[in-house]
Amino acid sequence: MRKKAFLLPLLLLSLVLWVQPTTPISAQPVHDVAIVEVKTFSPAHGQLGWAYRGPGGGPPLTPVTQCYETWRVYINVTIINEGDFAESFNVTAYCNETAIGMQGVTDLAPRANITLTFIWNKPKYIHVWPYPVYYISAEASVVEGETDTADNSMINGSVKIKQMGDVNGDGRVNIYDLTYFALSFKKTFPARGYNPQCDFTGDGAVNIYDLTKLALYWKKGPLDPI
Ligand SMILES: [Ca+2]
Ligand SMILES: [Ca+2]
Repeated sequence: MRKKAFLLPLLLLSLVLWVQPTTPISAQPVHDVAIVEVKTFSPAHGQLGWAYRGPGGGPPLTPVTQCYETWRVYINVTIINEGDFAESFNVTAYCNETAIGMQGVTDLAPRANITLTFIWNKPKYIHVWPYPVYYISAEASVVEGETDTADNSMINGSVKIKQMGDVNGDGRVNIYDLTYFALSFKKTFPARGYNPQCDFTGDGAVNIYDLTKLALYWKKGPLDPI
């Protein structure tokens, strides 16, 4: 009787051991860097300040999708090391096919990420309609032994450079733009109602200097002589 009582747990243990999955073959370590974000932003009207307020301290960094030639536009590129080795590589930011700049990253640890900031020296505003659109992208150089290279580049989207005064971007400076302007007049970042699209000079305030620009382009479209 005592012998049988001992046998049952032994049988159960054998069964558990038998159904245990075999240990998977461990994955080979890889070299793999990836660009996870490319974002345009403009510190000229406060977005950088928002970002630096810290977690929960304000709205996220607002991407710039349309701007005036006066604005300073920066590009943040975030790269993550998805591989198993520390990696050193170069990151290049582009406006269409033209390189904006290149920065080197040294010994980025596995699973770590880094954000690089590039200054976009924007092309001069050109008088065409529709407004010129520029595509911003970034590329990380392929590291030795890397096979997953599809994620080494990323396109951010596009940035339109508008004529000053055209708040709503419809190609004409008129009463609609003036209405937006009036609502934002005398507002300074980060006051409620400050509309960066009314800040033609890109200095963080909608004031008389911006009104002067609006007056200069009043009733004009991008193809009209100024
Ligand atoms: Ca307009
Ligand atoms: Ca201004």
